[in-house]
Amino acid sequence: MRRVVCPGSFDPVTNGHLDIIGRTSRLYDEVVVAVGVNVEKQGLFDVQERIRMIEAVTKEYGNVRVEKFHGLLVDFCRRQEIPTIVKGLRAVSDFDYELQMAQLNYRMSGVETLFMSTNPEYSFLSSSRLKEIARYGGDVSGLVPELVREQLMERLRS
Ligand code: COD
Repeated sequence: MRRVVCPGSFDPVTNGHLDIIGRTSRLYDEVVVAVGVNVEKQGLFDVQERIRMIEAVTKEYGNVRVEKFHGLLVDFCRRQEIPTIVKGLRAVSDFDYELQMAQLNYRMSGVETLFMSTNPEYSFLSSSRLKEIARYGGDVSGLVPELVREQLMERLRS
């Protein structure tokens, strides 16, 4: 079975993430979306909430499994027997950071990283910018699935 991991924080999942996950799901037998748990960083959504949202919006792909992981991504890959990481690349700024991670991950474990270029429609989109727009009352429709938009608005109201 050709299995691959799409890792991230996904706080929350955006249409940019989903575009990468969906395109990857057409190339592999199984995509494991791995939600990194960072104990030092409190997110807007807790890990279970992020997982539930990703599960709901990737259900239609039929070959996506969502898991959380603590610690190093390459240790998660080893436990799950996943030889390949897929990352989305938006801009040169992503590349600098991602190249270093890819090389370190390969050096530590032999796990390969493949980069998929962003869909130009979402090249400006990140979870942080999304939350900023929503926090100040901007309209985020079209940037996230409707279910995520509703949960985002509800969380920011409370
Ligand atoms: N278009 C295309 N791709 C996108 C878009 C978009 N609009 N938005 C985000 N992406 C891509 C990102 O480039 C990234 O590849 C992925 O989606 C996830 O993005 P985020 O922002 O949700 O997640 P990050 O980048 O904060 O997640 C980082 C990880 C948790 C994957 C990383 O920190 C990690 O692997 N941590 C574990 C510790 C570890 O192993 N460190 C490595 C030591 S070398």
